[in-house]
Amino acid sequence: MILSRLVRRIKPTAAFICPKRPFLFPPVRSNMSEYPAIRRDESVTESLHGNIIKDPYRWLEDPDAPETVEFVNNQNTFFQSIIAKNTWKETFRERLTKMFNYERFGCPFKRGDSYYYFHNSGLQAQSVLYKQDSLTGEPKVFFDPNTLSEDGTVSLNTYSFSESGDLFAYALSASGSDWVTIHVKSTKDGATGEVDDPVHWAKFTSIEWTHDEKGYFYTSYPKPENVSGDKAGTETNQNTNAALYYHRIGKPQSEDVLIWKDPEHPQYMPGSVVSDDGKYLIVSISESCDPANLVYYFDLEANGINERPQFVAVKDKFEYSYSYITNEGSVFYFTTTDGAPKRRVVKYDINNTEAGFIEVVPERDDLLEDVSVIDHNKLVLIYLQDVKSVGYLYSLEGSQLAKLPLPVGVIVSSLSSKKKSKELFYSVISFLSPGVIYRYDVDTLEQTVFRQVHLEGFDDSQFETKQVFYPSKDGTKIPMFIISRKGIALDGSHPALLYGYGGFNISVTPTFNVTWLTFIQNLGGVVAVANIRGGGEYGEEKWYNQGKLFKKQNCFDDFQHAAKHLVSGGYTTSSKLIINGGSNGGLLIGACVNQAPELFGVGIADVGVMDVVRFHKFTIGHAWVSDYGNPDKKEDLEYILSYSPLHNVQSTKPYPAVLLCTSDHDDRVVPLHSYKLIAELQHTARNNPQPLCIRIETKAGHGAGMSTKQRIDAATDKFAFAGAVLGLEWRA
Ligand code: X99
Repeated sequence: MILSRLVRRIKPTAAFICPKRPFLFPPVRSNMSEYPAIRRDESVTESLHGNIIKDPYRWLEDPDAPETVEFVNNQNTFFQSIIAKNTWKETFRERLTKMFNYERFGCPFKRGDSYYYFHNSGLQAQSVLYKQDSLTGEPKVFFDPNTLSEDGTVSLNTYSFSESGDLFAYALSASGSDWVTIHVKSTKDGATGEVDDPVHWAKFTSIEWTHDEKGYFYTSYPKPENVSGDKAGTETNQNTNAALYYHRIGKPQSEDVLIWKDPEHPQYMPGSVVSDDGKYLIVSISESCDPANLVYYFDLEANGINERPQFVAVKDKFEYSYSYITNEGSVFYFTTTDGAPKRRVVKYDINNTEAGFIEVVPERDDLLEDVSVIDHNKLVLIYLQDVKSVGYLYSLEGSQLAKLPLPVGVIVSSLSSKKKSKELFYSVISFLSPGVIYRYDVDTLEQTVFRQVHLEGFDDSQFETKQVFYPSKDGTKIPMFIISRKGIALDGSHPALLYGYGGFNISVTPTFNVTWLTFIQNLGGVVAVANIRGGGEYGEEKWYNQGKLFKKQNCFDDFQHAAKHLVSGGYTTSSKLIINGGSNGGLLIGACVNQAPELFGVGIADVGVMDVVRFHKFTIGHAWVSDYGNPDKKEDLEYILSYSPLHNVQSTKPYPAVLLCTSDHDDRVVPLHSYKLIAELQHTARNNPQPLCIRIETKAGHGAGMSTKQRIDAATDKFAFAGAVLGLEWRA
């Protein structure tokens, strides 16, 4: 379809040049005549609670319209033309490919009589699940997702072994979509093929086997109309009316038993867990991403599995979060925020409900992040203390048995233990350590190294990590990690990358990131990770609640003050500062480049929520009212309008270079958010001295499940962009 008649060509006039921001590089836009034309439809306006809201790019909300397809192609071509000016792009790709090429291991875990672990030889698209008879036995490939697609874009989303370990149920995602299809195979040596027909249209699900191994519980959403095959995940339809089903192995999905559904509350999201003893089904209902849920149980042993069974309530009000740990007969153990914003462990006797929730492990000064059961009656508790892990071994009665001898300043990235076993493994990482897996003996309380990951050509002694606590606008001390080469001059000469998230009670913990290390090693960079409010770092009250709803601006202030701290500390200068975040962190970048463009040289927003007036209308967006409020309410909408990236694009101050990244199968934060924002930026700031671009990935989603090649390509393009804009030089 030819739309040129409707398309207004955007011609740049004399570029305005900010005196504070001289070109550092042969300006990347020097021979760039114009942005791709984008039709602007001024007729789309609506009045919401008396606020006139323009939406001239509403048409970009239809991903299948030929005009949108053309927009995507044009923008990708334009972006490639910008980064083509980078002279070391291929060198970066080669170096990053080498950095990715190291052997990675997951924690071993026992199911049935066998051990399993995930392994990636380095550049494999997806990690492979290995099986061995004993920890020293010969490992054999058990499940290799790389065989499921040519390009490695089919990924394992979740999995679950039956109680005996004989059956393996696994959920596959295609192209990074949140939609998954659940399959089952036998774990017997030599068994081939699937033992069951796949179950389709599962989403945000766990797989919970009944102990008789006849089937499993899962969460699904109604299949969106007119979507099938490769297209699943490109649609934007709202996900409501989730249901919990029981699938019987060998039966078609059409015969699955409906366990829970609440048509009166289409936004409720059910999750389930089968108790450790197999007797109960515990159902947790959330109404949004708010950490508050309802809890019900159902006695599987006494009643069997029938359509819509009669559940018994443990908690029937949305007040706090409760998460099942284990049960001893009728006594259930939960972690909860009830009476403890940093979480504590409580027990609840279903045969003595009068007693209510009884404290087992009180709240500490640190955030309780993870709990698992071991050796029948012990708990492993992992806490976050100033954004580093500490761990304890407790008895189920609530007495401390030991403190885990973890190295200082690391993060426990995964934990494997079982109630009926004494074996505990945990894997620890840090910004400068790719991972050590420890084994811990709950009898002798000894910790030994089980496996250590090495990365050839990476000498951690050349680097350092500092943690600083800088004051934000209102004086709150915000933790920030700064990673650099050792002993760099603090003379403002370095490019820096500042990363943040700031929302949804999610803590940003240290990770081993080879892309960041390449930036430090080969581009002379400094990486900073700011643990801004809105995250979970210091619990609900002190951190999460201080950066959501009507306090969302605190996130942006914290981040902008992080930038100021890096500049005043001599780590970098504003014109050399790259800011980056994804998802809710993409919103952070969008809001910050609008509010304080002078603080940054480059803004890279991955898969961001950019239209905060309409986020709730697409896929699972309605669940984010926990953080953004409900745009259908006047008061909430008016606060949203103060920061929503799409609604605050300005023309008074020049923008840094901006790159928005999104993907065609992102059904978490649908790509239209980024499409509409880039269109608005390229229109309103069309004469900006620095480029305003978008990169749209194909066959990828919100980030999970991306192949290693997709990750390398995306990182290469982003740094090629930042490098071209900032005039960074490659150092071998
Ligand atoms: C989600 O949207 C995940 C969807 N989801 C829920 C679940 O909302 O899987 C939910 C509630 C209760 C049980 C299970 C689920 N999330 C998860 C948010 C933040 C998250 C997200 O992806 F914590 F990561 N966002 C994208 C928020 C804004 C941008």
